[in-house]
Amino acid sequence: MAEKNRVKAVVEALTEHGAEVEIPGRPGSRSPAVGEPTEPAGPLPPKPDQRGPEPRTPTGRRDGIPPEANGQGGEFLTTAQGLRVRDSDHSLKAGARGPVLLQDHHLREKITHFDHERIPERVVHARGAAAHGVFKGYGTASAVTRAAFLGKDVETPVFVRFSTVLGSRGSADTVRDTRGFATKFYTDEGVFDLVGNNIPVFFIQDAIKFPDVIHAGKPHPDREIPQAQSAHDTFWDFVSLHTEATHHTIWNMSDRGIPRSYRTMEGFGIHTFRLVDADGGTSLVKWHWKPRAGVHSLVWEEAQLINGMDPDFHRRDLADAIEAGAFPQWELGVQVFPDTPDQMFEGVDLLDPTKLVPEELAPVQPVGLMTLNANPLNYFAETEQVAFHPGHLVPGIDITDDPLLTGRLFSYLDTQISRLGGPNFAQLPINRTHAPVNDMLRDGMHQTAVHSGAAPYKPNSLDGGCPFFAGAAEGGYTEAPVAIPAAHKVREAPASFDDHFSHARRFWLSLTPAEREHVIAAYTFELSKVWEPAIRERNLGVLANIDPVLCQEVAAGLGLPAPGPSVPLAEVEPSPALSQLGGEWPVAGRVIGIVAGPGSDLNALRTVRRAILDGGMVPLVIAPNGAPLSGDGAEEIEAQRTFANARSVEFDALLVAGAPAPGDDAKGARDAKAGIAGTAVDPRVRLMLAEAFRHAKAIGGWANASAAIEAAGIPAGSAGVVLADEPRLVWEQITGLLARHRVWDRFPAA
Ligand code: HDE
Repeated sequence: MAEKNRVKAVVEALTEHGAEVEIPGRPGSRSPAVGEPTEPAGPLPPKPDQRGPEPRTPTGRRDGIPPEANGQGGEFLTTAQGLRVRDSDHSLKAGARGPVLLQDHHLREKITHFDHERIPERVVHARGAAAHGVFKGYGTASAVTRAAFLGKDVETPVFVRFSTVLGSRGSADTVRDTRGFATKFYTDEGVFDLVGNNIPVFFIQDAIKFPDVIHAGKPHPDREIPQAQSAHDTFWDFVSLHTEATHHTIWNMSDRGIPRSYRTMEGFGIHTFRLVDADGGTSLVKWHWKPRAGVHSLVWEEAQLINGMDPDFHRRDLADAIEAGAFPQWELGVQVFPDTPDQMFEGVDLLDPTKLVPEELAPVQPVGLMTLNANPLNYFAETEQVAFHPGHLVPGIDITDDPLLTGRLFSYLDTQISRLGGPNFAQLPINRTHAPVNDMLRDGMHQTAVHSGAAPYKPNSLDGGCPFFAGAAEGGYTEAPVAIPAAHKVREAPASFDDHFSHARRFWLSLTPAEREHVIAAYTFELSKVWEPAIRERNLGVLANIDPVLCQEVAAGLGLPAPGPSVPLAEVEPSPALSQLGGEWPVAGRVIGIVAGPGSDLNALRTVRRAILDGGMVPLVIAPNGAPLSGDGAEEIEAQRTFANARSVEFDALLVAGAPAPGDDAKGARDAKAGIAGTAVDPRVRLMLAEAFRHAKAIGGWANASAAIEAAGIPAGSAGVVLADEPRLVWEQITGLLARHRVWDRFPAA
């Protein structure tokens, strides 16, 4: 506060003609006295109103923030001018039954502000969810970049926004789509934005095609349907005519198009970037985010059901995990390639964003760890108003000539001007850099800075020559002086961009049989929604160029003949790293449903609940109705769900709390019969179990739970169904199954 007041004093003093004052933090300096050239004084301190967001506690609450900063000071309701309001329920009228008076300022202000509460949603990536966190550098990148935030143990605040691409702001979360993964690093050297996706390649090679691919994917222009999905004619028309989209499309049709959670997605910078080391040496890199929780997906039927059950599934999952202290983490890594004149690596053109370099050829080297530890305080102020830009770079990170990237460098600044209402969006709290700002940008809509000085231009003498240019030693950004080969102006792509199928084929060959089965089902589903027969057939022609089995299976599903390939099938080595299966992953944050009834063994239920919590997971008890479970004389157990509002898709595993063997007395026999695992199983429980089984989730139960599992039509001895008398043993095995995410044996092999 003292600093703020000192800076304020300087600002006031500067407005007085001829005043000379010392600049805070710069002993001996003299402010520019208007009309009188003075000695240069070095860069000014940060503008008082351009500090970054205050530090937060892990739950997202900001401690010690002055209430005025949130627009909420004092205990009384006021107008925007601070006038205390006596009544906000009745307009000012000429008599209780008379006309409303126009002179009611509070009424006009309230309604006018409301009328303007909406801003344009993002043209793409409109639907999103975000979180604050911190990035800690390992120091391993220092050999290839001078970027200070990647230094050893350097901690940098971050804000990450995840999104779907096609849907409107209110669309459902678990649609089949690419996901955005945009990270703002508030580094000491300025903001660095890594604006990536969860799929490592893109539909197009040149930014000029972006309006085309998005117009094709968005709802049809006449009726504005379908919302947030690619299963319609215009999308499949475009991707079958513009076959450079083939690689991205097969990723969308794979499990990557329906992530289990934002927490279980990889992130990719897609384009090749250029890193610059302390001596000016350069290398080419691709950025990767690797989730500590593993890469996991939904299955398609589950995703569709969730869209109805809980359209906010991903948004809720992220916020709940952070609130519960299960902070999501990702390692940032780089694939590093030599900066050769041809910018090729092992036959892959590094400037072609529809191609990837297999990790087996260029391993991802970890350079730091990101932890998301705080939810936004206000969705609009932070998640909606955050403005990313791939051109927000820091010293040590530079761009390449990828023609998709170049177009993006134009688009993101341009789009914020219409979305956020003018050129001053960098002053919004969520977009403010944590580095000092002295930018000479002036005025414009929504200007909130009160700039001092008389000379917002360079060179000047009136402001003492301030601000100054920074050389490399002072952190000035220097573009890598790379050679540009002599060329002619052309509208052309290089010949290396012509291969549209070999990478899609490598992806297909790298998947396990269960994953391939999902790809076949996804293409079959989407193409069966295409109305025009010619578009369906044309897409089979594209699939034939990826793989004959894929083409034949999808053709069979559509009831169409399978065409042969129109280009020779590429000979490629599979890349096992592209498959999501095979590993074991941490299970913290998983949601476990426990079906219980009045006869359930409550003691066993308590033990398992405790074990789930101890494992960092979330137990949700599902009871016949909202009443707590009681009856054994010990503490009651609250039910978080009822048979009426629970559906299997909420849970990663489902347990049935069986009833103990009937005692000799009549009560024991009654309890066992009334228990949820008794023979008269509620149809809603049967549905839950059958769905969980179909979606390859782990299922467990103890005591007489087998009755419920049989009633759901689940064959005895099925893979991933754990029944035992001892609840602890059941839970241990279920934990092992969860670590592999799903019971993969239950899917038919392609
Ligand atoms: Fe974007 N993209 N994009 N994009 N993009 C936007 O910027 C654009 C591309 C990505 O959470 C827009 O602020 C063009 C690739 C993410 O706020 C817009 C091209 C990748 C987000 C825009 C691309 C992305 C956006 C809309 C082709 C992955 C959401 C609102 C040259 C590497 C950021 C906005 C957030 C958002 C343009 C292609 C990722 C219109 C012209 C490739 C994650 O400027």
